[in-house]
Amino acid sequence: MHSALQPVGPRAELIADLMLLFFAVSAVVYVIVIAFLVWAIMRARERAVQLGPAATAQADRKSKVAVGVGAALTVLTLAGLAASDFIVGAILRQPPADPLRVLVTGHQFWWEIEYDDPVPGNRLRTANELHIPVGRPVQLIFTSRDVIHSFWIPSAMGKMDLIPGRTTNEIIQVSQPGTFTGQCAEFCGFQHSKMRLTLHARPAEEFDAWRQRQLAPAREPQTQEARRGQQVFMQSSCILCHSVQGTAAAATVAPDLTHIASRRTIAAGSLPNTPSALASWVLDPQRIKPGSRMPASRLPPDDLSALVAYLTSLQ
Ligand code: HEC
Ligand SMILES: [Cu+2]
Repeated sequence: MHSALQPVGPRAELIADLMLLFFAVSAVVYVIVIAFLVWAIMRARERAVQLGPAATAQADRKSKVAVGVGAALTVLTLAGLAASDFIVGAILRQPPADPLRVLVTGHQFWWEIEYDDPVPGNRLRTANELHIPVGRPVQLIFTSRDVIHSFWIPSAMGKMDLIPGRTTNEIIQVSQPGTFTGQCAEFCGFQHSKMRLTLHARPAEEFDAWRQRQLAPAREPQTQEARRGQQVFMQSSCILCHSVQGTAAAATVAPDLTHIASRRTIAAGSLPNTPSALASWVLDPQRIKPGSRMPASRLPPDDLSALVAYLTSLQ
Protein backbone atom coordinates (compact mmCIF):
# COMPACT_ATOMS: atom_id res chain seq x y z
CA MET A 1 0.00 0.00 0.00
CA HIS A 2 2.79 2.43 0.78
CA SER A 3 6.56 2.45 0.89
CA ALA A 4 9.15 5.19 0.70
CA LEU A 5 11.29 2.65 -1.17
CA GLN A 6 8.73 2.40 -3.98
CA PRO A 7 8.32 6.02 -5.03
CA VAL A 8 5.54 6.84 -7.49
CA GLY A 9 6.61 10.26 -8.75
CA PRO A 10 9.72 12.18 -9.80
CA ARG A 11 10.01 14.06 -6.52
CA ALA A 12 9.55 10.99 -4.35
CA GLU A 13 12.10 9.20 -6.57
CA LEU A 14 14.63 11.91 -5.85
CA ILE A 15 14.14 11.45 -2.11
CA ALA A 16 14.42 7.66 -2.43
CA ASP A 17 17.62 8.04 -4.50
CA LEU A 18 19.09 10.33 -1.87
CA MET A 19 18.26 7.81 0.81
CA LEU A 20 19.91 5.00 -1.19
CA LEU A 21 22.98 7.16 -1.77
CA PHE A 22 23.32 7.83 1.99
CA PHE A 23 22.80 4.14 2.70
CA ALA A 24 25.36 2.99 0.12
CA VAL A 25 28.04 5.47 1.23
CA SER A 26 27.45 4.61 4.90
CA ALA A 27 27.65 0.89 4.13
CA VAL A 28 30.96 1.27 2.26
CA VAL A 29 32.42 3.42 5.06
CA TYR A 30 31.27 0.90 7.63
CA VAL A 31 32.92 -2.01 5.80
CA ILE A 32 36.19 -0.09 5.38
CA VAL A 33 36.30 0.94 9.05
CA ILE A 34 35.62 -2.59 10.26
CA ALA A 35 38.25 -4.01 7.85
CA PHE A 36 40.87 -1.58 9.17
CA LEU A 37 39.92 -2.35 12.74
CA VAL A 38 40.34 -6.11 12.25
CA TRP A 39 43.61 -5.56 10.38
CA ALA A 40 44.93 -3.28 13.16
CA ILE A 41 44.09 -5.74 15.90
CA MET A 42 45.79 -8.63 14.10
CA ARG A 43 48.86 -6.56 13.26
CA ALA A 44 49.21 -5.20 16.79
CA ARG A 45 49.28 -8.74 18.17
CA GLU A 46 52.01 -9.78 15.75
CA ARG A 47 54.20 -6.72 16.18
CA ALA A 48 53.87 -5.93 19.86
CA VAL A 49 56.89 -8.03 20.80
CA GLN A 50 59.18 -7.28 17.88
CA LEU A 51 59.39 -3.46 17.88
CA GLY A 52 62.40 -1.51 19.16
CA PRO A 53 62.45 2.31 19.91
CA ALA A 54 63.56 3.38 16.38
CA ALA A 55 60.83 1.37 14.72
CA THR A 56 58.25 2.87 17.12
CA ALA A 57 59.15 6.45 16.10
CA GLN A 58 58.76 5.54 12.44
CA ALA A 59 55.44 3.85 13.13
CA ASP A 60 54.27 6.99 14.96
CA ARG A 61 54.95 9.14 11.89
CA LYS A 62 53.15 6.66 9.70
CA SER A 63 50.10 6.58 11.93
CA LYS A 64 49.95 10.39 12.00
CA VAL A 65 49.81 10.39 8.20
CA ALA A 66 47.18 7.65 8.29
CA VAL A 67 45.02 9.59 10.77
CA GLY A 68 45.37 12.76 8.65
CA VAL A 69 44.32 10.96 5.48
CA GLY A 70 41.43 9.29 7.33
CA ALA A 71 40.17 12.61 8.72
CA ALA A 72 40.40 14.29 5.30
CA LEU A 73 38.46 11.45 3.66
CA THR A 74 35.80 11.65 6.38
CA VAL A 75 35.37 15.40 5.91
CA LEU A 76 35.17 14.99 2.12
CA THR A 77 32.59 12.20 2.39
CA LEU A 78 30.40 14.16 4.80
CA ALA A 79 30.69 17.32 2.69
CA GLY A 80 29.68 15.30 -0.39
CA LEU A 81 26.62 13.90 1.39
CA ALA A 82 25.66 17.34 2.71
CA ALA A 83 26.00 18.82 -0.78
CA SER A 84 23.81 16.12 -2.33
CA ASP A 85 21.21 16.78 0.38
CA PHE A 86 21.24 20.54 -0.36
CA ILE A 87 21.00 19.94 -4.10
CA VAL A 88 17.99 17.65 -3.73
CA GLY A 89 16.39 20.17 -1.35
CA ALA A 90 16.93 22.98 -3.87
CA ILE A 91 15.41 20.93 -6.71
CA LEU A 92 12.39 20.04 -4.57
CA ARG A 93 11.83 23.68 -3.63
CA GLN A 94 11.67 24.79 -7.27
CA PRO A 95 8.09 25.99 -7.72
CA PRO A 96 6.43 24.25 -10.70
CA ALA A 97 4.75 26.30 -13.42
CA ASP A 98 1.05 25.67 -12.96
CA PRO A 99 0.33 23.62 -9.87
CA LEU A 100 -3.09 22.63 -8.61
CA ARG A 101 -3.41 24.27 -5.20
CA VAL A 102 -4.83 22.27 -2.32
CA LEU A 103 -5.12 23.45 1.28
CA VAL A 104 -4.66 20.73 3.87
CA THR A 105 -5.67 21.51 7.45
CA GLY A 106 -4.86 19.16 10.30
CA HIS A 107 -7.48 18.54 12.98
CA GLN A 108 -7.52 16.14 15.88
CA PHE A 109 -7.90 13.55 14.27
CA TRP A 110 -8.75 14.05 10.61
CA TRP A 111 -7.57 15.91 7.52
CA GLU A 112 -9.53 18.74 5.97
CA ILE A 113 -8.83 19.01 2.24
CA GLU A 114 -9.83 22.10 0.29
CA TYR A 115 -9.27 22.63 -3.44
CA ASP A 116 -8.38 26.24 -4.02
CA ASP A 117 -10.04 28.19 -6.81
CA PRO A 118 -10.30 31.90 -7.64
CA VAL A 119 -14.07 31.45 -7.95
CA PRO A 120 -15.41 30.88 -4.42
CA GLY A 121 -18.20 28.64 -5.74
CA ASN A 122 -15.57 26.29 -7.21
CA ARG A 123 -13.80 25.75 -3.92
CA LEU A 124 -14.31 22.24 -2.78
CA ARG A 125 -14.05 20.87 0.74
CA THR A 126 -13.65 17.22 1.57
CA ALA A 127 -11.93 15.09 4.19
CA ASN A 128 -9.31 12.36 4.48
CA GLU A 129 -9.12 11.72 0.74
CA LEU A 130 -6.77 13.58 -1.53
CA HIS A 131 -7.61 13.21 -5.22
CA ILE A 132 -5.06 14.44 -7.72
CA PRO A 133 -4.56 14.25 -11.49
CA VAL A 134 -1.67 12.02 -12.62
CA GLY A 135 1.38 13.92 -13.86
CA ARG A 136 0.35 17.37 -12.70
CA PRO A 137 2.29 18.94 -9.82
CA VAL A 138 0.08 19.70 -6.85
CA GLN A 139 1.03 22.30 -4.30
CA LEU A 140 -0.16 21.32 -0.85
CA ILE A 141 -0.47 24.20 1.60
CA PHE A 142 -0.56 22.99 5.16
CA THR A 143 -1.77 24.42 8.42
CA SER A 144 -3.33 23.12 11.61
CA ARG A 145 -6.32 24.10 13.74
CA ASP A 146 -5.07 22.65 17.00
CA VAL A 147 -1.72 20.93 17.53
CA ILE A 148 1.22 20.03 15.30
CA HIS A 149 0.49 17.20 12.87
CA SER A 150 2.73 15.74 10.20
CA PHE A 151 1.46 14.82 6.75
CA TRP A 152 3.14 11.79 5.25
CA ILE A 153 2.38 9.77 2.13
CA PRO A 154 5.49 7.57 2.00
CA SER A 155 5.15 6.56 -1.67
CA ALA A 156 4.66 10.12 -2.87
CA MET A 157 6.38 12.57 -0.54
CA GLY A 158 8.42 13.08 2.60
CA LYS A 159 6.92 14.24 5.89
CA MET A 160 5.71 17.81 6.26
CA ASP A 161 4.68 19.46 9.52
CA LEU A 162 1.32 21.20 9.91
CA ILE A 163 1.76 24.01 12.42
CA PRO A 164 -1.03 26.07 14.01
CA GLY A 165 -0.90 29.71 12.88
CA ARG A 166 1.63 29.06 10.14
CA THR A 167 1.60 27.62 6.66
CA THR A 168 4.09 25.21 5.18
CA ASN A 169 3.97 23.82 1.70
CA GLU A 170 5.19 20.98 -0.40
CA ILE A 171 4.82 19.88 -4.00
CA ILE A 172 3.57 16.41 -4.74
CA GLN A 173 3.57 14.82 -8.17
CA VAL A 174 2.51 11.29 -8.99
CA SER A 175 3.30 9.72 -12.34
CA GLN A 176 1.13 6.61 -12.22
CA PRO A 177 -2.53 6.11 -11.37
CA GLY A 178 -3.17 4.37 -8.09
CA THR A 179 -4.32 4.62 -4.51
CA PHE A 180 -1.71 5.23 -1.85
CA THR A 181 -2.09 5.52 1.89
CA GLY A 182 -0.78 8.16 4.22
CA GLN A 183 -0.67 8.74 7.93
CA CYS A 184 -0.18 11.48 10.47
CA ALA A 185 3.45 11.06 11.44
CA GLU A 186 3.57 13.15 14.58
CA PHE A 187 2.01 12.23 17.91
CA CYS A 188 -0.91 14.67 18.06
CA GLY A 189 -3.09 13.03 20.70
CA PHE A 190 -4.55 9.65 21.58
CA GLN A 191 -6.05 8.91 18.18
CA HIS A 192 -2.95 9.92 16.27
CA SER A 193 -2.60 6.44 14.76
CA LYS A 194 -6.20 6.63 13.49
CA MET A 195 -5.46 9.77 11.50
CA ARG A 196 -4.98 8.28 8.08
CA LEU A 197 -5.67 9.43 4.58
CA THR A 198 -5.69 8.05 1.07
CA LEU A 199 -4.22 9.58 -2.03
CA HIS A 200 -6.09 8.81 -5.24
CA ALA A 201 -4.09 9.61 -8.35
CA ARG A 202 -6.28 9.45 -11.46
CA PRO A 203 -5.94 10.47 -15.11
CA ALA A 204 -6.84 14.14 -15.59
CA GLU A 205 -10.31 13.48 -17.10
CA GLU A 206 -11.28 11.18 -14.22
CA PHE A 207 -10.02 13.74 -11.72
CA ASP A 208 -12.06 16.52 -13.40
CA ALA A 209 -15.16 14.33 -13.36
CA TRP A 210 -14.61 13.60 -9.67
CA ARG A 211 -14.20 17.30 -8.96
CA GLN A 212 -17.42 18.18 -10.81
CA ARG A 213 -19.35 15.52 -8.90
CA GLN A 214 -17.97 16.76 -5.60
CA LEU A 215 -18.81 20.39 -6.42
CA ALA A 216 -22.46 19.56 -6.92
CA PRO A 217 -24.67 20.21 -3.89
CA ALA A 218 -25.94 17.22 -1.94
CA ARG A 219 -28.48 15.01 -3.68
CA GLU A 220 -32.02 15.40 -2.44
CA PRO A 221 -33.03 12.23 -0.57
CA GLN A 222 -34.99 9.91 -2.89
CA THR A 223 -36.69 7.49 -0.49
CA GLN A 224 -39.12 8.06 2.34
CA GLU A 225 -36.62 6.76 4.87
CA ALA A 226 -33.77 8.96 3.62
CA ARG A 227 -36.08 11.97 3.75
CA ARG A 228 -36.84 11.18 7.37
CA GLY A 229 -33.11 10.72 7.98
CA GLN A 230 -32.51 14.19 6.62
CA GLN A 231 -35.01 15.58 9.13
CA VAL A 232 -33.26 13.73 11.95
CA PHE A 233 -29.94 15.15 10.77
CA MET A 234 -31.26 18.71 10.59
CA GLN A 235 -32.89 18.48 14.01
CA SER A 236 -29.94 16.89 15.82
CA SER A 237 -26.64 18.23 17.01
CA CYS A 238 -24.99 17.12 13.73
CA ILE A 239 -25.45 20.55 12.13
CA LEU A 240 -23.49 22.24 14.92
CA CYS A 241 -20.34 20.71 13.47
CA HIS A 242 -20.98 19.33 9.98
CA SER A 243 -22.02 20.88 6.69
CA VAL A 244 -24.00 19.41 3.81
CA GLN A 245 -23.88 21.77 0.82
CA GLY A 246 -27.31 22.67 -0.48
CA THR A 247 -28.92 22.40 2.97
CA ALA A 248 -28.98 24.60 6.06
CA ALA A 249 -26.15 22.57 7.63
CA ALA A 250 -23.10 24.79 7.22
CA ALA A 251 -20.77 24.26 10.17
CA THR A 252 -17.12 23.76 9.36
CA VAL A 253 -15.49 22.29 12.46
CA ALA A 254 -15.94 18.69 11.29
CA PRO A 255 -15.69 16.82 7.97
CA ASP A 256 -17.99 18.07 5.19
CA LEU A 257 -20.62 15.38 4.64
CA THR A 258 -22.02 16.58 1.28
CA HIS A 259 -20.60 13.51 -0.51
CA ILE A 260 -19.82 11.30 2.46
CA ALA A 261 -21.16 8.21 0.65
CA SER A 262 -18.49 8.61 -2.05
CA ARG A 263 -15.69 8.09 0.46
CA ARG A 264 -14.26 4.63 1.05
CA THR A 265 -13.65 4.96 4.75
CA ILE A 266 -14.97 7.10 7.57
CA ALA A 267 -13.30 8.73 10.56
CA ALA A 268 -9.89 9.06 8.88
CA GLY A 269 -9.51 5.45 7.83
CA SER A 270 -10.82 3.98 11.10
CA LEU A 271 -13.83 2.17 9.60
CA PRO A 272 -15.01 1.07 6.15
CA ASN A 273 -17.81 3.25 4.84
CA THR A 274 -20.66 0.77 5.28
CA PRO A 275 -24.14 1.37 6.72
CA SER A 276 -23.38 -0.66 9.85
CA ALA A 277 -20.08 1.11 10.44
CA LEU A 278 -21.81 4.48 9.97
CA ALA A 279 -24.45 3.48 12.50
CA SER A 280 -21.92 2.42 15.13
CA TRP A 281 -19.85 5.54 14.49
CA VAL A 282 -22.80 7.94 14.89
CA LEU A 283 -24.08 6.09 17.94
CA ASP A 284 -20.80 6.09 19.82
CA PRO A 285 -17.69 7.53 18.16
CA GLN A 286 -15.85 7.40 21.49
CA ARG A 287 -15.91 3.62 21.46
CA ILE A 288 -14.21 3.57 18.06
CA LYS A 289 -11.91 6.54 18.50
CA PRO A 290 -11.74 7.48 22.20
CA GLY A 291 -10.90 11.17 22.47
CA SER A 292 -12.15 12.12 19.01
CA ARG A 293 -14.03 15.42 18.80
CA MET A 294 -17.45 13.94 18.02
CA PRO A 295 -19.84 13.20 20.90
CA ALA A 296 -22.10 10.16 21.06
CA SER A 297 -25.70 10.60 19.82
CA ARG A 298 -28.21 8.54 21.70
CA LEU A 299 -30.69 8.20 18.85
CA PRO A 300 -33.63 5.78 18.92
CA PRO A 301 -33.08 2.83 16.50
CA ASP A 302 -35.61 4.11 13.91
CA ASP A 303 -34.03 7.53 13.80
CA LEU A 304 -30.58 6.01 13.55
CA SER A 305 -31.44 3.77 10.61
CA ALA A 306 -33.20 6.66 8.84
CA LEU A 307 -30.14 8.84 9.46
CA VAL A 308 -27.85 6.15 8.05
CA ALA A 309 -30.12 5.83 4.99
CA TYR A 310 -29.74 9.59 4.48
CA LEU A 311 -25.94 9.51 4.91
CA THR A 312 -25.54 6.62 2.47
CA SER A 313 -27.65 8.53 -0.08
CA LEU A 314 -25.12 11.39 -0.08
CA GLN A 315 -23.22 10.11 -3.12
C1 HEC B 1 -19.25 18.47 18.31
C2 HEC B 1 -19.14 18.31 16.90
C3 HEC B 1 -19.83 17.14 16.21
C4 HEC B 1 -21.14 16.78 16.27
C5 HEC B 1 -22.24 17.37 17.11
C6 HEC B 1 -21.29 15.68 15.35
N1 HEC B 1 -20.11 15.39 14.75
FE1 HEC B 1 -19.75 14.01 13.32
N2 HEC B 1 -17.78 14.39 13.41
C7 HEC B 1 -17.18 15.36 14.17
C8 HEC B 1 -15.75 15.28 14.03
C9 HEC B 1 -14.72 16.15 14.72
C10 HEC B 1 -15.50 14.21 13.14
C11 HEC B 1 -14.14 13.66 12.72
C12 HEC B 1 -13.76 12.63 13.73
C13 HEC B 1 -12.46 11.94 13.46
O1 HEC B 1 -12.29 11.39 12.35
O2 HEC B 1 -11.61 11.93 14.36
C14 HEC B 1 -16.81 13.68 12.76
C15 HEC B 1 -16.97 12.64 11.85
C16 HEC B 1 -18.21 12.25 11.37
C17 HEC B 1 -18.41 11.32 10.28
C18 HEC B 1 -17.31 10.70 9.46
C19 HEC B 1 -16.89 11.68 8.40
C20 HEC B 1 -15.69 11.28 7.59
O3 HEC B 1 -15.54 11.80 6.48
O4 HEC B 1 -14.88 10.49 8.05
C21 HEC B 1 -19.75 11.19 10.11
C22 HEC B 1 -20.46 10.34 9.08
C23 HEC B 1 -20.39 12.01 11.11
N3 HEC B 1 -19.42 12.65 11.85
C24 HEC B 1 -21.76 12.12 11.26
C25 HEC B 1 -22.37 12.86 12.29
C26 HEC B 1 -23.78 12.84 12.54
C27 HEC B 1 -24.81 12.06 11.75
C28 HEC B 1 -23.99 13.64 13.63
C29 HEC B 1 -25.29 13.94 14.33
C30 HEC B 1 -25.98 12.81 14.91
C31 HEC B 1 -22.69 14.17 14.03
N4 HEC B 1 -21.75 13.67 13.20
C32 HEC B 1 -22.48 15.04 15.09
C33 HEC B 1 -17.82 16.29 14.95
C34 HEC B 1 -19.16 16.26 15.27
CU1 LIG C 1 -2.17 14.23 13.69
